[in-house]
Amino acid sequence: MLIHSGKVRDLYADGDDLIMVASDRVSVYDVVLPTPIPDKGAVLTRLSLWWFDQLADILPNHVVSATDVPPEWVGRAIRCRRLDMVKVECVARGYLTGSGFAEYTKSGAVCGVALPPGLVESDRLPEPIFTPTTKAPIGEHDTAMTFQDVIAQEGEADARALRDTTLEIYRRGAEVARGRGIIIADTKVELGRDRDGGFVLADEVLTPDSSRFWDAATWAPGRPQDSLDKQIVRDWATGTGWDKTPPGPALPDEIVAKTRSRYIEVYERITGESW
Ligand code: PZK
Repeated sequence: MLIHSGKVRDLYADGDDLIMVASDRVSVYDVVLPTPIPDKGAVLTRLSLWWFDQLADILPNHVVSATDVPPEWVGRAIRCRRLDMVKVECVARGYLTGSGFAEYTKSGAVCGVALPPGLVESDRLPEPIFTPTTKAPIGEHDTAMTFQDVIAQEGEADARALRDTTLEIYRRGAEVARGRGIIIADTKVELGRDRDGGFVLADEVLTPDSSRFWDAATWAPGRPQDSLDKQIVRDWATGTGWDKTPPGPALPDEIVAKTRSRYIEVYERITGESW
C-alpha cells in the first residue's frame, strides 16, 4: 500500500515494515522531468546501503533487507523498519551555498550560527555547522530553525544528540568523499526513534539527492558550483529556453546517457567498487 509518494521516491507499507522505492526520476529546479535516467534509483539505493554500513558504528539504521522486497523492485528498494520520525530536517553544511549563503549575506549567520565576515559563495566553512529546517508539508518550502527552536521542540538532550549525530555523519561522509575528489557541500539526514526512543538513521543517506556533490578538481569559491550529478541536465534544460516551471522538457538520449554515466561515476568514486 502506497503511503507516501515523493518527487523521486515512493514509500509503501508492508505489514509492520516500510518499503522505500527509489525511482529513476530526476528533478531539476524542483521539477520532475518526464524522462527517467536508467539505473539512477538502483545506483542511489546501492550508495545509501554502502553508507549505512560505513556509518553503523555511529548509529543504527532502518534497513531490514535490500533483497526481501517485491521482485520488480529488487535493486532499487529497501525494506525498512517503521520509526517515529523526528520532525526536524537535520542538515549539516561544510560549505556556504544555497539558502545558507542567502541567509549569510543578509545576516552574517545561518540558522543562528554566526559565521566569520568576508565569506563568499561556495566557501568552505571554518567547521561544519548544523542548520536544521522545519519539515514543510509537500509543495511548501522548508524554513530555517535555530538550535534553540530544536531544543524547544525536542528537548535539550535530544536536540544535542540530533546535532552531534548529524555533524558526525557529515564529517565522516565528507572525509571519505574528499579522499575520492568529491566535495559533499551539505547533507540532509532523516532520523527516527525506535521503540526505546533511541535514534535510528532512516531514509537515504549521503546520496547526491540528499546532499550537494561537487567535483573537488573544479571547486572555486566566489560563484555557484556545478552539481556533479545533475549539471548536464540543468545546462541542457536551461539551454532549451525552458523557464523552470512544469512541465519540464523531455531529455534527448545523449543527455540521458551522460547523466546515467555520471551517477555511476559518483557511485564508483565514492565506494571504490565498480558498478
Ligand atoms: C518516512 N519519509 C520520507 C518520503 C520516501 C521517503 N523508516 C521510516 N519509518 C517511518 N517513516 C519513514 C521512514 C523512512 N525512511 C520517511 N517519510 C516517512 C519519504 C517519500 C518517499 F521514500
